[in-house]
Amino acid sequence: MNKPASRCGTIAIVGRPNVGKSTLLNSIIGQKLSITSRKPQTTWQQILGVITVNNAQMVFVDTPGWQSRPKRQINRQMNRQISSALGYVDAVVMVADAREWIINDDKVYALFEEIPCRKILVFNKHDRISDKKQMLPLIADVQARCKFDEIIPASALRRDNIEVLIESTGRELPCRPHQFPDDQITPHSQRFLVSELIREQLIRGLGEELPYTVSVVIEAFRESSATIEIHAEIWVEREGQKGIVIGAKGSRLKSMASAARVDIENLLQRKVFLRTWVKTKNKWTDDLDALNRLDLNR
Ligand SMILES: Nc1nc2c(ncn2[C@@H]2O[C@H](COP(=O)(O)OP(=O)(O)OP(=O)(O)O)[C@@H](O)[C@H]2O)c(=O)[nH]1
Ligand SMILES: [Mg+2]
Repeated sequence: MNKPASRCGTIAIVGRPNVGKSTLLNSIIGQKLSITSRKPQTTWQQILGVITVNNAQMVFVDTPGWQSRPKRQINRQMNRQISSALGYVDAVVMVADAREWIINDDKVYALFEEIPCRKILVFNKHDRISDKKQMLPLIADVQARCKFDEIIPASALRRDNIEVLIESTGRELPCRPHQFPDDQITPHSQRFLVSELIREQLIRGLGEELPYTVSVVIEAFRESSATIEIHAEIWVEREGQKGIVIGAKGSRLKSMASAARVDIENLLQRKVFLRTWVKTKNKWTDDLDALNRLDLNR
């Protein structure tokens, strides 16, 4: 039998914060690639995940949650990441919460309404609804107001309907050579993925205190055949926040770093030595130069 024609396309995953976009990307790729947490604004920049099925390559772009009133430079940059992802798409997967459609979902839809491409809506977290029939009026209402090619109720967390979504997304991709080798799942560097895994533990470990003002820069990444030594700088905005990150006698930082090290070892499949420092960078979330150093424009 002849091999199917080579097809390839880019698919943006968009939605308001915390609806499960990154969890969905990880479910599609079948591996933890994009960091997730129960707090909004976890994803700060575009995260690319690639799958190749039946000679069709799908390049999914996870994006930050769209914010209606971005206050600081960092939040404005997050919204710009969404617009720039939508600038070169072959399809859009919008993610919304299966339990409710709110005004900000309309605003997210308006961002791509005019783009001539396949549009799919994922009503995520449908595992939270015991009687699935309850969703029918909501689906009918959204169908009447928005032009989606398909609406798919799904659970990214439980991998419900993910194969249906992949099949639907790949259906109309253009005939084009593949952008990446067929076995590659992401173009991001190991350094970047490591910085994200550390940031994930900071977001999770810092409670409600200051997850959005803490970032991570990898200062050293030294590989030998059996081990990798990683030095990470953790940025906070004010001197007083250092103590919160470090905790009593260093206990909080130690436990967050140790959880991150386990994830990094899983990713790199090697023994990892991780050293961390906390540094104060005055108001870095509102400072374009500092944000550029973090490569948020990538
Ligand atoms: N019950 C349930 N929870 C989910 C599902 N998908 C994601 N979640 C949870 O929802 C929370 C947010 O998930 P994320 O994937 O980080 O959401 P996001 O849309 O990427 O968030 P931002 O990057 O902050 O915009 C996490 O606690 C996830 O575990 C799902 O299908 N069912
Ligand atoms: Mg996310």
